[in-house]
Amino acid sequence: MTSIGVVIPALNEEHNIGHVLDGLPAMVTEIILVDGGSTDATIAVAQLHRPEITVIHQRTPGKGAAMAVGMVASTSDLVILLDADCSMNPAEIPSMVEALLLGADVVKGSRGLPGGGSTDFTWVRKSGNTVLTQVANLLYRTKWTDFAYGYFALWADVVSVLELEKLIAEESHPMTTSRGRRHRPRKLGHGFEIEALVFCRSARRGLQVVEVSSLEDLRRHGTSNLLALQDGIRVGITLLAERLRSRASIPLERTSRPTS
Ligand SMILES: Nc1nc2c(ncn2[C@@H]2O[C@H](COP(=O)(O)OP(=O)(O)O)[C@@H](O)[C@H]2O)c(=O)[nH]1
Ligand SMILES: [Mg+2]
Repeated sequence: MTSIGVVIPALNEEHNIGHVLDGLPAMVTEIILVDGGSTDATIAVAQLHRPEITVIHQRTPGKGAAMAVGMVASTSDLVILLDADCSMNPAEIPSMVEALLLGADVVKGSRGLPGGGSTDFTWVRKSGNTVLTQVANLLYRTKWTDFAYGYFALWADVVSVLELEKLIAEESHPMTTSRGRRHRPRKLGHGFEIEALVFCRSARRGLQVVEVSSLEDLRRHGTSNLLALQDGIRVGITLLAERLRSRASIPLERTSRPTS
């Protein structure tokens, strides 16, 4: 039987995290919360709702660093990345798992496919994402319909192929330097551009990346940590940097994957 892990990056989500955890489908066998130094009751609320949850305190700032730490720490066969703000619907997890079991290496949620969409798109976010998606498709010869969206899933064996351990091992700036919304992590991949890095590297390594439709909602409480322009530029730089990076490579061994 396939073990299914969920990695949730969270920064001050005490009013949201409980709803997210309550909505997880029964097929999920491991829950990892990577806390970015929350000063509210995020961890306590999470533990109340799911006493078995694994809590990791990230040492290196940024949402991307948190996601990488969680992916590397997971002991499951496959991992799903889910935000803690109620904007991503956990009920979509089974369709992602199904696509992985059918042979995909990476499954990305798409707000651009029929049945998908977003109520969280501002004009700036939507147009920025359209441009980034087009550039990604040109540079990587893909046909993606959505690019800058962090709801995705992958097999555990893909984590090492993408060299995510390296991404977090190289750096450990103390968290104290990251306080305040406007501070961005120094290293590319440690911020909101993590999904760009994952998708671009997967395409470069010839992995099978499949999209499934996803409906993004508004965050339920609180405000976004994203700075559309600044973070969008980081995504753009990641697109270029990963295209220029050598194809390097750890081979992907798909043979040990479970089939159900
Ligand atoms: N661990 C951790 N989580 C973060 C950090 N920044 C944002 N998050 C979480 O990442 C998810 C997405 O962040 P959000 O601010 O909603 O950005 P948006 O969805 O792009 O508007 C939420 O669950 C946040 O709590 C961080 O530096 N560390
Ligand atoms: Mg959000």
